[in-house]
Amino acid sequence: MSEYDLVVRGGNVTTASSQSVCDIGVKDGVVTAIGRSLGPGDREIDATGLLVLPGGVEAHCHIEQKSAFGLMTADDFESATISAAFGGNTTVIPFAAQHKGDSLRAVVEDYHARARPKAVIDYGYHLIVSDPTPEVLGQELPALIREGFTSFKVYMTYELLRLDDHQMLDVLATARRDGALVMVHAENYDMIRWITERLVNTGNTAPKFHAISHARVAESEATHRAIALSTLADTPMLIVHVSTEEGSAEIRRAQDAGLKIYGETCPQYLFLTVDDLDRDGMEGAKFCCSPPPRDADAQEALWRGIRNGTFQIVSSDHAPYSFDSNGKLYAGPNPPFTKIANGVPGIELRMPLLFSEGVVKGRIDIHKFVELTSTNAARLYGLFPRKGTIAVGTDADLVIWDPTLERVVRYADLHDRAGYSPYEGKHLTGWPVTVVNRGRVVVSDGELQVQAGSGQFLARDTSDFAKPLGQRLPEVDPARNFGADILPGDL
Ligand code: DUC
Ligand code: ZN
Ligand code: ZN
Repeated sequence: MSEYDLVVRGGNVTTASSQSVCDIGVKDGVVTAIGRSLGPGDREIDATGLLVLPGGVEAHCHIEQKSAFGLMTADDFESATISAAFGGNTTVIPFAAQHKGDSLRAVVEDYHARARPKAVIDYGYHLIVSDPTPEVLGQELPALIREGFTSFKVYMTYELLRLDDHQMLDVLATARRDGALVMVHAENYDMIRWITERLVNTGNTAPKFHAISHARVAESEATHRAIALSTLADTPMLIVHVSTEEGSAEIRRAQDAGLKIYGETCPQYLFLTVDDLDRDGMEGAKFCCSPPPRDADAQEALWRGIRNGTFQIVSSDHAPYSFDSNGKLYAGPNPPFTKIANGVPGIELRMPLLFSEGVVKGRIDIHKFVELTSTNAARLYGLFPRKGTIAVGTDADLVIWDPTLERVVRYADLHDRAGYSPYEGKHLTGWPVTVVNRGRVVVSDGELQVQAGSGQFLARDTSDFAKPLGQRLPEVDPARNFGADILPGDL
């Protein structure tokens, strides 16, 4: 028997902070050696001339999730995790979504039952908290956080999901006390509603008006307010799917003040624009997501935010709805923008898009790419160092990447079930060729190599990113009046 189950030989092994041409030895799913001329493995992969990167950690995606209206995403855990794997990911963290009246515990059991027989790579869940009753905040949520659901998302908009500021503070206090990271969908509900009413009343209902209804200031105002709530509660926060320069500036200001505020953006804000929503007929519906894609200036601002560290992660926000009556067009073939399912597919292209447009075009270096697609998600969400890097002792989650392979995006080559790609026809350079999760070769030679259900559930730790500052910063809270002893988490 060989010393290793698997040896990946001669690749350019690159993490967020290091790079060297060497071999990786894997035993029992774990990296056990990194060096030159390692002994033989039962299986060998020649990675000469290729990059070997930590497997992607896709930390914002909606899989087999029912919307508040009862609409199901096109992907289940099998198709979504297969698609993720073909895109270079070895871990996904989708959402287990509570709707009003649901027990959080029952929601998690439900998602477990869906994922367990189907996932082909490792997975955890963030919770979505839409009904923060005393029972949920006092008992269910703390117990689930202890069991490894150490992050959850809340919404400031959407009629059936949104929390008011008072509820947000209750939720933040719970997160602070029990050690969870709060993810916030920051858009001002009433601004969107007010503009929407006027658009609809004047007959302006084409898909492009979706973008107009989600004004940029609706994002920046809600981001500012969310940060203020986080400051009062002394609870770290991640603002998800940021689409605007103004939203980015709010996050930057908070970070400059020393607050633990983190930012995420997504490919749709870097590579799509509002013009895509104005395509012929209902085509624009394929690009309707919230917040919506903006313009070229916003894209440049987001790239700046990526480079200067405002954004820690780039996630897909994969929310696949088929372009038919089961998905985008659930309200008929020509719905007003208010009745188009929100979301775009993109789990398989997140890494190739960011590599091609980011690394190949010189906007970011390869270490930043690894940080944005893997390391920082693992760190934020309590999986590091098991996931998110390559070192002796880490899970053998590797993506072998051909940095020169050129391909044109064709939906027919992808593995999700949305039925279309917003990036159809785009020329991309740099694609994953082999994907390894806990030492198992999941994808090679363009084929899936594992069975449904072979992915593992990941109970996650509380990360340092989610720990409160535990002090009041004079520049952000001049009153400094409460003192740490009566911070909400201690009440
Ligand atoms: N917006 C969300 O908040 N979630 C999923 C998709 C979308 O467009
Ligand atoms: Zn959202
Ligand atoms: Zn989302």
